[in-house]
Amino acid sequence: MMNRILSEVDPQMAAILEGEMKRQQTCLVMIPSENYASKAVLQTQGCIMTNKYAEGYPGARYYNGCQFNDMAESLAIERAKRLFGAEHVNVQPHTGSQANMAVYYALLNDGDTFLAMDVSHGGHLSHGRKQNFSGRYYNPVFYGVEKDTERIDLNHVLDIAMKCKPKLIVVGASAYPRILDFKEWREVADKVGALLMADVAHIIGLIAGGVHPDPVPYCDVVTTTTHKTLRGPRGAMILCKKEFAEKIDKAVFPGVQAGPLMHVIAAKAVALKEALEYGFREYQAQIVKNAKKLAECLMKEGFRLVSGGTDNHLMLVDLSDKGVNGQEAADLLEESGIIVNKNLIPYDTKPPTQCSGIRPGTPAITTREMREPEMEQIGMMISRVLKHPKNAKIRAEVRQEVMELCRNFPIYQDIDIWR
Ligand code: DSN
Repeated sequence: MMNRILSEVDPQMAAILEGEMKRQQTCLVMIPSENYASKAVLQTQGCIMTNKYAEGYPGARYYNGCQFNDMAESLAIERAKRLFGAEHVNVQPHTGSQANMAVYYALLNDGDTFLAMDVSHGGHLSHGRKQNFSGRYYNPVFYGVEKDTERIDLNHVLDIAMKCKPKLIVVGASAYPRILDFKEWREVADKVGALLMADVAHIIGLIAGGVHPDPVPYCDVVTTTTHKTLRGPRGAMILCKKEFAEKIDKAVFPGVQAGPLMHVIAAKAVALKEALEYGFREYQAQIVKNAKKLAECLMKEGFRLVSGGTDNHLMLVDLSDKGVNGQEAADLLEESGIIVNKNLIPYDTKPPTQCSGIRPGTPAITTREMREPEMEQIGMMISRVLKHPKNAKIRAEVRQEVMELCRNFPIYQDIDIWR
């Protein structure tokens, strides 16, 4: 029983995975928080460390037999410190939300005020949304983008901070296409005596690649996921100043998590090694160049982009004048093999189930080595589909074009780890 392969044990699940593989190979993955992890990362994430309990930290575990787990976790920590120049790193958070939860648990008391970006302007659920733990146990106050510029105005953030006197300021977003200057955020935090946390889940790869300002020197704590632009396994990490190290570690374990996912931590170490290698910086720079080219093409085609463009890996396309809402647009594009997500735009008048926008991004298609000419082609395909929402023939034609593009930029050709 122990040696049978998946297709023998569970042909039904093997077929599902085959289907998902085909989908990832034959579609344009343009959700900006998604990517293709490498074969080495996938191998490690599927490894035997899934069998091991290792509560605690390297050298101080609650279980015996952890020598190789200690080595794997220490390697991940050491590589993350080297890549980001961080004083302390915790690689155990299972997800970005749990990383954020651990930071609040470490730095705030119940009912404390923190200041963060409104989710309807591009923030994240775990930044104080009322349905989330962060909105229930603490007192979140929100900033957003200005109506005219659709950018964050730090003077406005300072005004709000002066009034609400937050214990913690959270800077970071899931749908903000512009640069965040963490040095300026530090100045705001210092003026009101607040701690500063950056949630850079989306832009961590860009930071590692030197194409986005670095939060590490300026923030007390930095949280991130590992599977987006960093291109690692699904998970998260916390980087912090030495003075918060003990509090953060205790908040992750035993505060909000118990057994760490050692197979995922091992895969984080592998992804961090890849990020330290030659080529990663170029990859990140190309993500940004591709996003700029795609944005330029969509604007030339008459689409309004929130804030007039992008500085990073994603853009928000406002469809208010196009006769389709975000959900309809995402569905039409999916029929053509272009996968995006609907997204609220700032000051949206539609509910989150519909949204007025979509949020295309370039990390995954850049992993496939697509470049500026392909971005122009993709921009034109998006435009054709969305300008003719009633025309199924156009969607079918674009589907064929997408298939051909995917054939020319293949991915996961030699991966058959479950067969
Ligand atoms: N769900 C992620 C995103 O798509 O941005 C954030 O957690």
